[in-house]
Amino acid sequence: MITFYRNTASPNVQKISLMLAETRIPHEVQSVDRGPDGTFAPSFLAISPNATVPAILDRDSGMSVFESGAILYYLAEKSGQFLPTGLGPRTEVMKWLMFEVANVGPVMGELYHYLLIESQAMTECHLPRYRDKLTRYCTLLDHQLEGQRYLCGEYSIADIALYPWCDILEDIAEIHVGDYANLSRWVATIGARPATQATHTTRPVTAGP
Ligand SMILES: N[C@@H](CCC(=O)N[C@@H](CS)C(=O)NCC(=O)O)C(=O)O
Repeated sequence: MITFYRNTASPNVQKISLMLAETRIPHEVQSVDRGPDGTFAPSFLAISPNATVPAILDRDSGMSVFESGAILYYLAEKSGQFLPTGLGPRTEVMKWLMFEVANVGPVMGELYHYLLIESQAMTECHLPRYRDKLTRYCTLLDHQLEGQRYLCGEYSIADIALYPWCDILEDIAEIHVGDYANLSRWVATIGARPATQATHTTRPVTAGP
């Protein structure tokens, strides 16, 4: 049995919700609040040393995993799903997974934090820089999706990692996904999957100023 530590419905948390829904791995959910009795409690730091969610504890293997990309990898290995075998196909998936954790996630995470959690206006310096980066990422993703349903052919942990952010690009970065034909088709395709439909969304009700 896996314990899935989460808080509110953030995109990083949604990645793991999607993976658990797709793989149907038995799990229980435990909410952890940010603070000394939650994410900074010694018992939680033993599982997630950076005091972040999502995190998991696999009581079967005794392993704990933090960082959403590493959790997706672990669950793919455990379930034998959404990560192909063979060095070539597997490396393709890992490239796009790393692209998410090193680029899209951090940039979108900052925007998400300032606009939605702190409700602060971004400075004239920050917002164009983030939008420029995201525009480049959208162009890359759109190109990668040309002629294929998912990023690496079959549905994979790379798609699962990127979807929650791409689904809210318009809401928090004012980037019109409809301008990218392949990307918008991909967002709609993943959004229609039964596991996605059964999982909470992280689309904000209203964007901050
Ligand atoms: N790179 C991490 C980011 C995780 C992250 O920032 N989680 C947020 C919630 S979505 C959090 O726990 N923030 C609390 C903090 O940074 O103290 C991942 O992909 O798991």
